[in-house]
Order: sequence, then C-alpha cells, then structure tokens
Amino acid sequence: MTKSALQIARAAYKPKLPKALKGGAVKAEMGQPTESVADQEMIKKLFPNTYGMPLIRFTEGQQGEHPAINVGVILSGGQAPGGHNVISGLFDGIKTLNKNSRLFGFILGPGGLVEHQYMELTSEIIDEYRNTGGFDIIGSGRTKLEKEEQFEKGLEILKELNISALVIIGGDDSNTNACVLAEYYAAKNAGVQVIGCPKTIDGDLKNEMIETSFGFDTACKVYSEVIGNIQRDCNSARKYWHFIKLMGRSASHIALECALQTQPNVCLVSEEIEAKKMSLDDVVTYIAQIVANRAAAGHNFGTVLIPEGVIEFIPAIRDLIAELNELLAKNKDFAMIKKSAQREWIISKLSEVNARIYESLPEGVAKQLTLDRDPHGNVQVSQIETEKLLSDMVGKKLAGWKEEGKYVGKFATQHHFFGYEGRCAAPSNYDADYCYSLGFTASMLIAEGKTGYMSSVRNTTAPADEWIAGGVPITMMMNMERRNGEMKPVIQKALVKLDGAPFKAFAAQRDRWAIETDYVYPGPIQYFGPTEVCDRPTKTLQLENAK
Ligand code: FBP
Repeated sequence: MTKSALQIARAAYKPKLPKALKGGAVKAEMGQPTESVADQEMIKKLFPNTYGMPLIRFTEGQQGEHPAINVGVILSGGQAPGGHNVISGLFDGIKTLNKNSRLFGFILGPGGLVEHQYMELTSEIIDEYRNTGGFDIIGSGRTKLEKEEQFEKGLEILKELNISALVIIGGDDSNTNACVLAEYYAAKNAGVQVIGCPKTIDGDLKNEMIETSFGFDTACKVYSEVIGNIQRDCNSARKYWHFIKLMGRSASHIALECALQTQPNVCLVSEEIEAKKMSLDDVVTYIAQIVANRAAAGHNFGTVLIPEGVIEFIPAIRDLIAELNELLAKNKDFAMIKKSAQREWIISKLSEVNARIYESLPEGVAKQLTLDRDPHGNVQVSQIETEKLLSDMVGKKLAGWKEEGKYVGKFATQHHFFGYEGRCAAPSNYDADYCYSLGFTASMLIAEGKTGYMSSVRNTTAPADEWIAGGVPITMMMNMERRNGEMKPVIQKALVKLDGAPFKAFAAQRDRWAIETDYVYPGPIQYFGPTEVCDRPTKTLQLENAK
C-alpha cells in the first residue's frame, strides 16, 4: 500500500487510554441493576437472559491469568472515522490478556458472518491500519441480522473458528441486532458473547452512559472546515446563497455542531421544526425572510445549513412518509410496477390528505420518498435533494415578494451535500483515542465474560487519563418502535434536545448570525501541535458535559 507522508507519520501515533486501562489489568465494579428506557415489561419479556444487568465500571486491577481467546469483529452500517482504531484497540486488548489470542474480521459487515466470509487480522495487518480512516480493513455492510437462520449460520462459523466472543461495531440499528444476537446465543447456551461498540457520524447513539458515538467528532470537523471555506468564498464574492445539506439521517446533531463551529446565517434544526409543527411553507418563509433582511442590509449572500432528514420532521410530510412506509412494506413488489405508472399507483392508494400532499411535492422529491428503504426500513434521506427543494421554493417565495415590492435583492444559489466526504477521514485525535479506548474496553468486557453489553468510555472532555471505561447493558437503551409495519424492540435514537445546552447555545445566537456576517473558519483538523488545537472535542460534547 502506498502511503502519504501524513499517513506514515500518523501510523506512529499512540492513542491515549483511560488510566484504568493503561496497565492492561482491570477490576470490574458492578453497579445497580438497570431497566430499559421505556416499555420495560415488553423488553424484559423479549430479553429474559440479558435484561436488567448492572452497569460496569473498570478500575485498575491486578494482572491475572487469562486463557487465549478467539474473537470475531464486524463493522456494520455507514463508515465512521476511527473504526480501524476500535479494531486495533480490541486487538491490543486481547493480546494483552493472552498473546495467543486471535482476532477474525468478518468481511463486508454482518453479511460476512452469515456467508462465512472472514479473514484473520494479524499484527502486520493491524499495523497497516492504525489511526487511519475508513472501514476498508474488512469492509462494512448493512445486512440486518434478525432471523434465526442467520444466527444459526453465524454460529456454525463461530464454532468452526473457535470464536467465543463477537464484537459488533455499529449504530443504533446494528447494536439492536447485537442485543438480539446476544440474547439468542445466551438463551441457547451457545458459548458466544456479543459486545457492541457505538459508531455513527450521525451522533444519535448517545445517552447518559454513552457520551457520543465515534466518528461524529471527525466528520463534523471535516464538514465545518469545508463550510468555513465556502463561507470565506461567499464573503469574498458576495454573490451567492449556499444551501448546504449535511448528513445525519434523522437527527440534526451534525448540522447543529457545524453551526456552532462556523456560525452560518441559517441552520435548520429538524427537531425544532417538528416541535413547532412548522409546515414546509413555514420553513421556506423563515429562510426567505432572512434572505430578504440581509438583502435590505445590502448582503445578497449567505449560508444555509440543512440537516438531511429535515423533510421527515415536517409533520405533514412525516405522516405521508409513515403511510408510504406501511404501503411499501405491504406491497413488496412495488418496484415491479412500470416506472411511469408508479406515481399514479401511489396516489390511488394513499389516504385523501396524504395523496394531496404527495401530489403537491416536486415530482423528483415525491419519487425519492418511494425509493427502496434501507434494510432497517429507513427512508434513504441522503438521496432526497432537500437543499434544491428548499432553495427552489425560497426563490419562488422571493419572486412573489418582489412583485409585491417587499423584496429588492438578488438571489443566486449554489448547492452542496456533505456526507460521504467526512465518513472516512483520518480520525481526529479525539476519535483516534476514543475509538482505541472503546476497542480496548470491549476486550475487557469479553475477559469478564459479559454479553449484551456496549463498550462505554465517558468523561471524554477531560484529559484521557480521567476517562471512565466500562460497559452498559444494551437492553437499557431500548424501547418499542414501529418498524416496517411492526412493533420492534430498538435502541432509542437520541435526537437533538431543544432544552439541551448545544441547542440553547445556538438559539441564543442565531438571530445575530442571520443578519451579521460573523462567519468562523475552523480550518482543517490538526493532528500535530498544541493540545488546545489538536485534542479539542466537539462543541456539542463540551456544552453537554459542562452542565
Ligand atoms: P449509520 O447510521 O449506519 O452510521 O450511517 C449513517 C449515514 O452516514 C447517514 O448519515 C446517512 O443517511 C446514511 O448513512 C447513508 O447511507 P449509505 O452509506 O448506505 O448511503
């Protein structure tokens, strides 16, 4: 593999670990039994073997004897910076326990387990990937592990390779599956532990015990760098409004964090739009008013940040999507209907009110709402061009106001979508350290014989020495939700809290940012240099942990 100078220098970086893990020997302190966040009775019934387990906190311990173990690892779902460091932390952890332990990676996600595609991860391979971005060491995939026959196929290869623990690195859906798998193997005494690790750039897998999902830090820094560059260009030419859509699926954490880092003129927050029950026209009017106010001040330029899932949070459109989800789940052969007849078919099947809304949407956007769901039943929001939809509608609204003499500006637009650009970036120091610690912690949970736990590293706005490592029962994060037309146990998604410190900090300043041009240009991620430049966590985490 040919390497860049940065990659070579970065390979030598030694990720920081919490003090308790540094010596490689830990003591596990058990907390109180836990309960799921909601629907306790139902979750308890579905997970009789893994429900109610205590929280675990690791402290420094005495070096003991550990038998050699074989461990499997899976990268699941969308890429997120730092995945390779979770694997290297896990590798180093199991080797610290016993140098004869072995690590096997399943290829291209959970599908690799079912299809028996795997490779042994040796120290030579691991060393090639330390501190690098991407998931290419073994690849990732979105196969949903949910059927008994998949669990059984998986068990065959786990037994064949003598693997007694499986680590699933994934987002809320993948960790839900990890929990189901842990329960299944525990119920049949299969001798396989399952441990999860919190991954997703979206930042929506977090709770009291999981401060953040890995990858959020790096991805937001990459997007903020580019948004800053656009803002500087924007403020230099002073002739464009830039509509910038940001990944994040449902939650607006990425858009909000980027707004805190760059101070754009507008940033939509889907959760606020839902809470205020705003219509599409309300959202368009809100943006158009800021454009008009800036034009009145002589500024025909600006930036608008748009969370990729915003469309699903506009109540009328969310109801339409919910009906579409049920309709498409019941009519699996929808894709077989002639393309030219699909629109009419949908309209004829929808309720009156939703059919009217569907008809009112630009055809391209309406079509995007009926595209295949991902294996977890989610609308593929990254394919809906909300940035164009909104800028088009704002343009039309401004044209109307112009005729009425209420607006006298120019409105030229540029569109951007940032998502894939940041998912495989070389991890920031924060993500490199956090991920390595998560992987190492997973190995300690395995050594303790635990299953159905997620690796947890907290207090990460403090220096790494003070980070707290441990495990959280996955059932603790679960509730019942409707998926693909059925009620299912799933990890509750963490959306932006409107009474949370990050949103409040944004809301307190956004009116000023709207009219003034007070852009911040964060610049690229720094890997070498002063700690306040290189090791600073996201503003979201700093604000949340400051409480
Ligand atoms: P995960 O939840 O699996 O981490 O994926 C997150 C994400 O990056 C979303 O932000 C985005 O909507 C989606 O993946 C895109 O999916 P795909 O990579 O399949 O196009």
